[in-house]
Amino acid sequence: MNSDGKDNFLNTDLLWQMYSVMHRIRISEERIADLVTAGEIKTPCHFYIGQEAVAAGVCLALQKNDYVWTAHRSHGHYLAKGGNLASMLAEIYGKRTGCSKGRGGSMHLLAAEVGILGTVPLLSATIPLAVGAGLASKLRHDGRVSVSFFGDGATAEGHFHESLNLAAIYKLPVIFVCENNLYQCHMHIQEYLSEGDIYKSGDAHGIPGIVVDGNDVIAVHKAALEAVRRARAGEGPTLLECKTFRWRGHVGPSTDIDVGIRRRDDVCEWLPKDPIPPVMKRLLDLGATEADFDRIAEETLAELDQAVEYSRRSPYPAKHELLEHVFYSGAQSRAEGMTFPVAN
Ligand SMILES: Cc1ncc(C[n+]2csc(CCOP(=O)(O)OP(=O)(O)O)c2C)c(N)n1
Ligand SMILES: [Mg+2]
Repeated sequence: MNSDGKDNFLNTDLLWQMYSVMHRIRISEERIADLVTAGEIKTPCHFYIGQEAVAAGVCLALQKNDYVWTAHRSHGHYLAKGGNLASMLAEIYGKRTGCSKGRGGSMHLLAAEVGILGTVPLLSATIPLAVGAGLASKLRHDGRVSVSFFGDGATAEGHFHESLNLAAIYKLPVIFVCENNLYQCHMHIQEYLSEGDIYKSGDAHGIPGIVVDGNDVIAVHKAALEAVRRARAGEGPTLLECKTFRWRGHVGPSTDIDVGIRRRDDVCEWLPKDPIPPVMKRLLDLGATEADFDRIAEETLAELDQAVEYSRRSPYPAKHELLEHVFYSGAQSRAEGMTFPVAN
């Protein structure tokens, strides 16, 4: 921080990057939601709308070759880390040109070129994978940081606590980022966690636990920069709890307004806390004009339109290719007699 109380990492270029990443995630997610509603996209999608500040704030603190591990709600992380939009769209359409060759759909994204080695919807499954990648980086001295994004629900799983312990013992370059959006599926956090302050789990393992407003992209970024600094300096892992909220339901485009013990009240409370307008206001105060925002919107929409058209035109995997690029060769016998949406 400067002597005048300002954060010295913050500059206009960074604010524009934060805005652009969050805006790109938001309009991509809204388009995908519309395509699900229209019945054109059939793979189950878990929308990230409302949580954009976490992915943007953290990923903008990383290098291209740092690793990001994430789960079922992963579109935002994939885009913030620099994954290709058209490849993600095509994957969600189940097409051969998708980032996982149409095998994975929304919940199994892959972008090794930007450090995303696979997203996995099994709750908490990628937390130990981030620790494993961190151990590999430490042994190789490659300077990479591994970030694990997971939800509040994942912290009720044993993997979470075991991973914190292991990363702490070996002082691994891992950042555990919990996106506490108050819900796991339709259950409020008060219904299933005995300790709602997730950052305190760090204490049990001797890891700094930090809690931030997950809708404040600058606060998230500042905390992530410090966690990255610690990781690269060999000081070990950090647990970062980002308090945020998903606007849509657990899966699919609806708001799930009538599920859970207090979902409706939470939606009303959190919608006005949209993470994007405060960044727009800062930029306007620094001299940005409406035309600047319009230009970004037009460019992003054009990219999105192209990605959708690319996905529509792309072929499904051919039937004879179905068992390629998958691990389990025994799938052959299971696949017999099943029908798939594939080209012949
Ligand atoms: C081991 C396991 N148990 C249960 C599920 C079903 N499941 C999928 S997502 C989810 C809740 C996830 O909640 P949270 O971690 O808070 O993430 P969010 O959906 O809120 O982003 C559950 C229980 C699963 N995928 N894996
Ligand atoms: Mg959650």
